[in-house]
Amino acid sequence: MTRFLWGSATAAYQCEGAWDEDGKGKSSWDVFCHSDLNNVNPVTGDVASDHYHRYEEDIRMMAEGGQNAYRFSIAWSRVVPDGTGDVNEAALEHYSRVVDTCLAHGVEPLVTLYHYDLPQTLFAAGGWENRATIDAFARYATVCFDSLGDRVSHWMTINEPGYETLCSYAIGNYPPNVRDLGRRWHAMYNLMLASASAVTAFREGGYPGRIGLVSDSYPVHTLENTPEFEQAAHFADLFQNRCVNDTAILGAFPAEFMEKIEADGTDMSFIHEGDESVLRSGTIDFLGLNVYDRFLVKPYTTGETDLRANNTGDASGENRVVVKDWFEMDEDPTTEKNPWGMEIYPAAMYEILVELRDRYSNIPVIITENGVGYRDVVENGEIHDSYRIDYLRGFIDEMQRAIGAGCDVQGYLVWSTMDLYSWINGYEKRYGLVHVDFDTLERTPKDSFVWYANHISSQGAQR
Ligand code: BGP
Repeated sequence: MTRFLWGSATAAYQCEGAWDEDGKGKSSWDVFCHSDLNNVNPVTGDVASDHYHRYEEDIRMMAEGGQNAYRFSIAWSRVVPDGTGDVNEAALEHYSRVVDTCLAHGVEPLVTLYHYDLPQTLFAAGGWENRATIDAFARYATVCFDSLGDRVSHWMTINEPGYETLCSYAIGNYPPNVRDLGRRWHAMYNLMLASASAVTAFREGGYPGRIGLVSDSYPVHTLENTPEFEQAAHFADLFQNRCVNDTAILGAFPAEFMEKIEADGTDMSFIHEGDESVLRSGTIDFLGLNVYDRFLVKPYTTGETDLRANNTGDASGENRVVVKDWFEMDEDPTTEKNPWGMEIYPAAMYEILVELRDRYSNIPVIITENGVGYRDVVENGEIHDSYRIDYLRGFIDEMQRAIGAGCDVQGYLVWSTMDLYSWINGYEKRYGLVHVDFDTLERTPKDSFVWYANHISSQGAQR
């Protein structure tokens, strides 16, 4: 029996720092964070957790905590600094060392090829709205497969085509800071083609191992059971989950989804002849699943599409989703939430896993992210994050319930390995099992790190 993967996850821009070292090119996030558009929490990932220099310490700590798997992303702008041109050998050597360090510690490396940080040259040329980015991605993916494919057996093409494009083109808080759903669908369409193209390159290259995509997925709930609420839930499922999951797993966008975005007036000219077969032949081997909460909706009533995210973690921030003619986000005032308004709802894990089992012939799943952000406090050099332990315990129990119900879950990774840059939320919102002092960069395991180590060791070879 292959061992169950117990570990944690990070992403390059959020933790590496070293933003302009060793031949790295600029990414869309480097430029955005240095610009006036970065005005909610005006900080950068220039240093972040300094993982680029401290990866050995971080991986060693993971192993000491009993973790046998580490998901990290490669910064495309390190490997191909301008997105399409010369390959930077220093970057490949760096990631090769990271992989070797994992293996030396008995930690399985799981590599994400793209986690939000696009080389700036490609971004400036239209980013994911430009089809040239698709080919550039497939070529960059092949460079990574060639360099690390002998030692990496789990690859993930793209992190969250859904959430990234929601932020970049609907909420407008990620670069390019657009609020236009039509443009969101265009970018997401090309991201899905890029993922499928990389999957095909992986298969054609005959590399060992498996390849997947990482999807943020949510069980959709309503507070009422009328036909109108059920219809809203159906639309929300298409909007949040199925536009990505059907496409990656079944090889086609759901017809109803495409009809609905066309009915919205979306310019569908981004669809080209031959795309269908690219998607069909690029289906994934496993689904990376990021689980944070459920999605509570109600019927759309009135007004224009309007999406907002609470990035301040206080009363000045607002979470709001109104999608004209689709649905609106609802709120249950009775449930517990973190300061950024994220509901603590552990059963989301069981429910989404069972839904995926039933919809997609029990595709293998790895939980590639699960965790919760809080403003942790250091007391006498210790971090007593009992709220995080409660959250993780609840979600892990629900995952194990789903495994008991026959779901093919093969791994579980906490977000995040150590504290890191929480995108537009800055550094106050901490997710790590390990605390990072962002002044000294000193690492301190939190209570949750110890709890997780004990939980893993209590599982033995079992799940
Ligand atoms: C996921 C991303 C991660 C991470 C996490 C927490 O959507 O893949 O990169 O950031 O969410 O989100 P946030 O940091 O915005 O609170």
